[in-house]
Amino acid sequence: MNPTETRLYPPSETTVRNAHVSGRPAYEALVAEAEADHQAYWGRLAREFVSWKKPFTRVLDDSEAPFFKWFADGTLNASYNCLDRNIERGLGHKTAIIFEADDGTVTHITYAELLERVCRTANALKSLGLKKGDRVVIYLPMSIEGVVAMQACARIGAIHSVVFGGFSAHALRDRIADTGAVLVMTADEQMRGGKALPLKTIVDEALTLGGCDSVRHVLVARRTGAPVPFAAPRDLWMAELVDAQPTTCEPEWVEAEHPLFLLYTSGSTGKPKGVQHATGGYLLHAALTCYWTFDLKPEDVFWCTADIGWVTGHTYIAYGPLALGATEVMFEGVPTYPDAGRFWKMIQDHLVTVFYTAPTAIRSLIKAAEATPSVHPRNYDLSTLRILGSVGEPINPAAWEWYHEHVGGGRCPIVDTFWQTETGGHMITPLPGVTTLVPGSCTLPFPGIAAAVVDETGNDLPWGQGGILVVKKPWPSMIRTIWGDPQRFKNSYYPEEFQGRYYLAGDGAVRDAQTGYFTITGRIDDVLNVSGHRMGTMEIESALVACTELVAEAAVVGRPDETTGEAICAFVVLKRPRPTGEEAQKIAAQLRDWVAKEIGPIAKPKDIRFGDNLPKTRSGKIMRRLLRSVAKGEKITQDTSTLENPAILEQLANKS
Ligand code: 6R9
Repeated sequence: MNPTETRLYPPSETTVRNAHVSGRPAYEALVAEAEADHQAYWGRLAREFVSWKKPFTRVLDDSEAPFFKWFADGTLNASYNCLDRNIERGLGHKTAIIFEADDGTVTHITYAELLERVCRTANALKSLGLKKGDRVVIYLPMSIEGVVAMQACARIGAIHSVVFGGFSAHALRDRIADTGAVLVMTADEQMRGGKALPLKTIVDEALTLGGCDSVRHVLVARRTGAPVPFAAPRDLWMAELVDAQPTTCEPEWVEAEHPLFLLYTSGSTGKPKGVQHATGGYLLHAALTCYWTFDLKPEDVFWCTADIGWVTGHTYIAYGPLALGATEVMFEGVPTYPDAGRFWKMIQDHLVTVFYTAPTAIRSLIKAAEATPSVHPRNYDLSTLRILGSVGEPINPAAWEWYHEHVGGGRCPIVDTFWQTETGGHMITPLPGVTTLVPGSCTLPFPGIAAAVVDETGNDLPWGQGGILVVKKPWPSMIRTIWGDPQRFKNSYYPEEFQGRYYLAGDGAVRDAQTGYFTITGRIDDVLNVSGHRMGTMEIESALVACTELVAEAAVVGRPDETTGEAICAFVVLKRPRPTGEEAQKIAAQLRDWVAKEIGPIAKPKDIRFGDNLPKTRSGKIMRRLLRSVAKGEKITQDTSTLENPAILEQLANKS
């Protein structure tokens, strides 16, 4: 990425005229309103975008900072806001979700039908004794059921924790155990790229690994109909239980701070963190960002390609678009099946107007289109598109340009949205009717978000100078705590170095000297971003050393990768002599499978290199900066004087 990128893309006059936030002065006015009175600003928006059962009287309670509370004496229900409210506004017959299955089968569900399914499911959960505050782990495929399950939890005040269907039994067990879930919702299998992959058997395995005694029931949806082990009375078929339920269910009115969900994400230590979000503030930002960043209008067809197992699928599938009464597309499969034209065909078939995806997907589809011209987007009618979005990792200018030209026909603004699991929704992003775009820059803060670039001690840096990205004021959709570990929340996000004043994002950033536009320069902690998925290096290291039979020691670093952004590179010391040639390859394959089993296939190291040792300081610390250079194939120019065993670098430079 080039921070001095100069090509500029101003919004067209029509885009400006029709946008919810219309023109730079309108943006500046919102920023000024927030600066003048941060609380009054967020209070106004919370009244406009969220329906409250009991209105709040106080916007922000910072008496226990950094454990901020927003709208705390108000009550609401997220599912009421996403469903009933739209029906009351006359949208009952409007399509809420257009679901396209892996095999191309399309299902439309209206708001009225969705509400009915959510109510039945909510009643089913109640019939199992679930109540407000109970945790439910959702391990379902990308499906209407997935959204229904989330909304049903919200309806009764149960706290959902969705686990991505690509995570292994071990990772699932860890999440079930940490949440203390009483219920797991899953399916027999999931379909991806024409292949059936297990879900229920993985749940069974997770539950036998120990630590899951809290689980009373497993609700199983049918997806493929494959025979799966079934242990009544613990296991129940979703359809049997749900279909027998009444079609209405009074929402549980919860306090604004009541946790809506927990979502696990990687941090710089081994154990994933259960990021806790609150109902009121989260819902506000989900709706507001859909309204301003995606400019969603009643006639739009929105498609976010993320999985509901990630935060993007939470905010921009399960909650935000529904809170605005929008029509959205949901896709079960993968972008390359049956061919790499699938996304473009789906945009054409469903008349998608706003499309939101990840740079990794774009880069892989560029490659595919270059190799196979028939899957190039030019072969499809993409004329309905009006806004494109990008999320999850920096988008390199070349991919941006291609996306803009070949997908957006040169006419659609690209909103490069920077945010995190912890932030709940967009933090730094262009607004389509406001921002002159610069490829590779996420441009300016969302109005009301006090983003800044500071040095190690928390002092502001001038534009042009790279530093640490912080947020200086709390905002409604921010993480509330780490489930069960408030101290870790404080240490990770409000560290002592900044006297606990600022939220630390964990990313580096630089602001352009002229425009003040932000460019994200990447994580400043030990977190990797592989295909837009966050992976902790320590998490992968722990998984590797857990293979006690083989592995003595392991260090994991990232290296740049053309398609996936970053690739995982593992340096391993075995308990046996260092293998070479075919043997090394065999063991590397074995270790990759091991990591897939411990965490999931997304955590498999791309490179595995074996050494007799790892480069260490005399005090025994692994020198990761050297390993990063080795992984990149760089010549070591850094100071190696503190290195105890310099010869090791040579050895590690050889791939297996
Ligand atoms: C939404 C999401 C968060 C990390 C974040 C940063 C990277 C996300 C980005 C971006 C550059 C963007 N990131 N969006 N980097 N430009 N537009 O991805 O959440 O999975 O928690 O990842 O992703 O490094 O800190 P999450």
